[in-house]
Amino acid sequence: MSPDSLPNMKIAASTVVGTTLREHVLMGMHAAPNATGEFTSLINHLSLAIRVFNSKVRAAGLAKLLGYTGETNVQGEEVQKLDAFANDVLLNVLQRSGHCGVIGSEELDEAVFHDHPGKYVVLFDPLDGSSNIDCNIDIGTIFAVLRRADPGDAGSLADALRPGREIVCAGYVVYGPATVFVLSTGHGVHGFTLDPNVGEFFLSMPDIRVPDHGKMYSCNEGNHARWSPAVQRWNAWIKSEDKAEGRPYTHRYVGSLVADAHRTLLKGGIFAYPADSKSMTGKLRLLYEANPISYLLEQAGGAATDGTSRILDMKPTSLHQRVPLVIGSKAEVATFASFVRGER
Ligand code: AHM
Ligand code: MG
Repeated sequence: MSPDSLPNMKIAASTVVGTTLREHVLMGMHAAPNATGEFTSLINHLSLAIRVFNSKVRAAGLAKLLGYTGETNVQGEEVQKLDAFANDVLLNVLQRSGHCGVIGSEELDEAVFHDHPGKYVVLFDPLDGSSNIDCNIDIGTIFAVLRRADPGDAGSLADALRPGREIVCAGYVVYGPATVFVLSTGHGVHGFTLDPNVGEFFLSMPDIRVPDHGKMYSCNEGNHARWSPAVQRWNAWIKSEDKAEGRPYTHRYVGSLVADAHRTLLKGGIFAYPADSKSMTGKLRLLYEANPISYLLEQAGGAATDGTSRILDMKPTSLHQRVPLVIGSKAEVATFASFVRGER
């Protein structure tokens, strides 16, 4: 080895082990004067559940977990085996943590309440994009954490039915070519990639920012005939050619919210799942899909609305409420709203 390479070796040695998710959350705790360690412990429990579930996803074909259980969930959809497993793992690990007074899941008809004084409410979609499992396309987990108003009280649904602006932490995991955990505790958005050999998430995308403009639009165009005239006009506009204005945009749609939101977070542009004549109030769920994703988009400098109003200001009325969702770069979301207002 030539002596010239020694300085580089020194640099490499100092960065040979990256920052782990645990360290990242601990650093945040040390910066908070009254931190008790409970939040750090809650995130560590979430991370454990994600890693357990990830190993099952990676072995799903081998473990014969693909396919349907034959049951239907509260949304009237068939529950797949992996959905049920993801739900069980998260529920089990979060209950054991002792930090959750209230837990809500897409896979549970009702919220679960605990007698112990758990400080937090955790709302999650254990397995998002479940229709993509059989095709080996990206799927994910989405969650939001709220602090209970009075942890001394018995937990109630009111603890969960709070506007997204009260979220203290939200995140999602994409089980894609790599397993990526994107998290915000209110101080920007940070992405961690799982090293499967070590079993740890390492910081790989610090301080993610949504670009001010993007070139991609994402929506299920199969719903075109059911959209309002305003949404149809927006869709025609975004596909029409105008070189000076940078159109047409490029179309991307995975059909797993986590994957479509992740791409929108990193590349900008717009993702829209508007209301239509079949899904009159939208398809995506406010508490454990739209709210956490909107929180992350806003934390990264993007925007999230239902087409007219800010998602994070909505007052929820039920656990499984659905909303229209439009997220992305501020400019593209504002343009969508101008179509909805009838200005274009
Ligand atoms: P789910 O798989 O948790 O039920 O989530 C619903 C999914 C989202 O991931 C995705 O954005 C949307 O439904 C896709 O809907 P569609 O198939 O109508 O395009
Ligand atoms: Mg979902």
